[in-house]
Amino acid sequence: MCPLPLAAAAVAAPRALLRLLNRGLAAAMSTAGPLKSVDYEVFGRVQGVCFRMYTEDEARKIGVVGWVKNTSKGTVTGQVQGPEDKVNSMKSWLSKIGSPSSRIDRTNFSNEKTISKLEYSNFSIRY
Ligand SMILES: *[C@@H]1O[C@H](CO)[C@@H](O)[C@H](O)[C@H]1NC(C)=O
Ligand SMILES: *[C@@H]1O[C@H](CO)[C@@H](O)[C@H](O)[C@H]1NC(C)=O
Ligand SMILES: CC(=O)N[C@H]1CO[C@H](CO)[C@@H](O)[C@@H]1O
Repeated sequence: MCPLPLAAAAVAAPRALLRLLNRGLAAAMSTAGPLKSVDYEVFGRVQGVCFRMYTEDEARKIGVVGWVKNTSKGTVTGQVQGPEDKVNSMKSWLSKIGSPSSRIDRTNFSNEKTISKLEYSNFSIRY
């Protein structure tokens, strides 16, 4: 079981409200200058340590959209999109911080590019 991160508990609001908040976030970001998209993969002890849940929580705090999932080879992978500075903050978190009981050995980023609009309305865990 993953202990719910603080902010996740705070947004444990009704689904409709959450959807509204996410739409507002996406709308706000779409007018905030150049947008970036990057794919990531995290290597280390990143499964069975609530990594995806903390990633989702952090992405929502920072204000980026995209997704996260674990892979059959024991890594965590996904995509981050948003204003460049926020994407950079998320890249740093994915490289250096992670969930409290994780151990990040290496994070690789690929397919980094400028995009004209966000392709997601929120940041979500994919199963
Ligand atoms: C988040 O986005 C995914 C697709 O990107 C969508 O399926 C899901 O309904 C969204 N969730 C909310 C709460 O808006
Ligand atoms: C990360 O690197 C591995 C090879 O070490 C590669 O297979 C994978 O596609 C990369 N993932 C991303 C998201 O760049
Ligand atoms: C710890 C955990 O949830 N591992 C799962 C991550 O995803 C792979 C592939 O979908 C599953 O096989 C693991 O059980």
